[in-house]
Amino acid sequence: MDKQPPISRVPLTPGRSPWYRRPLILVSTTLLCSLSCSSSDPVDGSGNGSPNGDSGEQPQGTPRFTYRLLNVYPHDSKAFTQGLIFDNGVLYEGTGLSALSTRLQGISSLRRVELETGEVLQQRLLDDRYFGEGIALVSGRIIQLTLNSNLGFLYDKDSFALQGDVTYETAGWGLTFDGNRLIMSDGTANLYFRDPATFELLSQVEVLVEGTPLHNINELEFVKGEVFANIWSTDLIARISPDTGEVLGLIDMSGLLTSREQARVDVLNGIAYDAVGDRLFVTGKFYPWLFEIELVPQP
Ligand SMILES: [Ca+2]
Repeated sequence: MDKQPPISRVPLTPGRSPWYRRPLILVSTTLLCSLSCSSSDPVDGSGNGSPNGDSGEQPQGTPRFTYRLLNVYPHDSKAFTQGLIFDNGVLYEGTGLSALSTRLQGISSLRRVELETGEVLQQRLLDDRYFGEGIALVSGRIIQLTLNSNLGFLYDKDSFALQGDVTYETAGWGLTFDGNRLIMSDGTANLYFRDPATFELLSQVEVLVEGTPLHNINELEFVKGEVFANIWSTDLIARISPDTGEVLGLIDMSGLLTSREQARVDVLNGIAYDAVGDRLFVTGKFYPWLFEIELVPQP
């Protein structure tokens, strides 16, 4: 059943928008329009129907989805969510922002979070110089990327003890694990596939929506053979084929928050999948709620 968040909410921070907030509505609208306002046919590019001359046939385009709320849970509205995974009943969250740039301490972190209450049960803070990014769980260890330091950290998933690090050439944004390979994003239209043991780059693929590169690929989650990806600064989640990079579907997540809540958050970011319970969770940066959703195809 649908469950609406309670009405009483506590504002995060009153006053002006923070420096890191981006023009969400403009970018989202532009992207949506670029994907839905084109009249050209994806088959022949002419907008005149299929190549065999059939008339009256509409281009199929990328399948669209919206969502149905199944559950709403509290989420730390001070968490600048950059990575989210669910494993064995435990929600792990990686948060970002750099202490050096914001003059706030302890804002990039790795956390163990109780799903139902949003309570942070365990937390490891990153050094002030690092901006925490995506996380993935591989063989009992959590890998956490950083934004611009070309450095990721390996932690024991239970103790959060630091066990090592990995390096990479690109920016670090999202990370997920498909059971065989790590899949990483860097804010471009690329997905990078890496060896989970060595972090060696194995291959990469460009994400294309109806033939056009889809940039700003952000937080990732491997869900039943597909890569789900937040598209930074939009309310869209792309469903991506990891084999071809093709966008198989676009999920419009707008409407999760009230207008008052929306004014106090950053952007939608964070997807976690409970493979055992077949549950899909989403949240965002400074979001006061974490949502369990199911997808609803749009005609
Ligand atoms: Ca994730």
